[in-house]
Amino acid sequence: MTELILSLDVLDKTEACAIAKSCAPYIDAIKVGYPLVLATGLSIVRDLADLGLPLIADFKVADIPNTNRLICEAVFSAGFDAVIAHGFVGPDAARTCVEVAHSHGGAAYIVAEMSHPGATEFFHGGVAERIAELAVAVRADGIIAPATRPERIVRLREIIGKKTIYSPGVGAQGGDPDAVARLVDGIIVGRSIYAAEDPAAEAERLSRIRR
Ligand code: FNU
Repeated sequence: MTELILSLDVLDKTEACAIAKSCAPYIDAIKVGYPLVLATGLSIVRDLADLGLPLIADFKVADIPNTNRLICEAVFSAGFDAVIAHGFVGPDAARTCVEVAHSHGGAAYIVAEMSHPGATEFFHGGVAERIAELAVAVRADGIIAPATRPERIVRLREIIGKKTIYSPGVGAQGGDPDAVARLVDGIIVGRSIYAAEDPAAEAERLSRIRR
């Protein structure tokens, strides 16, 4: 069954915890990125951990190997279960994220192609395919691929085989959950859920679509 991952990009700790708690019965993981962590601090990880769901750090780590190592050590020491890293930095830097993740019993996902319109400028023309190959080579647990371009997911799936694909871009960015859910292992959904009048109801609705 395709997972439903809540992207919790709200800025208030109380609101974040309330939304996460109300959606928890319908989701499989929570993705936390810079907006929430910069607004509330890393302690948000402890607050969310009580829900018992995997926590994914969407920090799109993209630095030299040593700095990637320092970042990923901090991520997993804080209690995250997975990290999202960029692949365009090359195999040594991306491999460092994977190695740190695995040394903590966690997972690392490599961004193969982003979901926004401007992403085509640099990711198309063979780059996303090469990053997907890199993700396989460095033994990443999977890739991030765009729900806004299902045909690209199909192409990247050919390269990574059975590895996990998590896909953002559903709803607010225009991606159709029905079209994407059958192609990927998990859809990542932010605004469609957390900005809805009733986030739990929207999460419940999406949790039925993805079956
Ligand atoms: P929503 N995200 C994305 N596209 O949207 N990590 C990518 O290519 C990517 C991401 C994140 O649009 C984005 O930062 F690699 O409100 C946001 O946190 O549903 C979430 O996925 C999408 O949020």
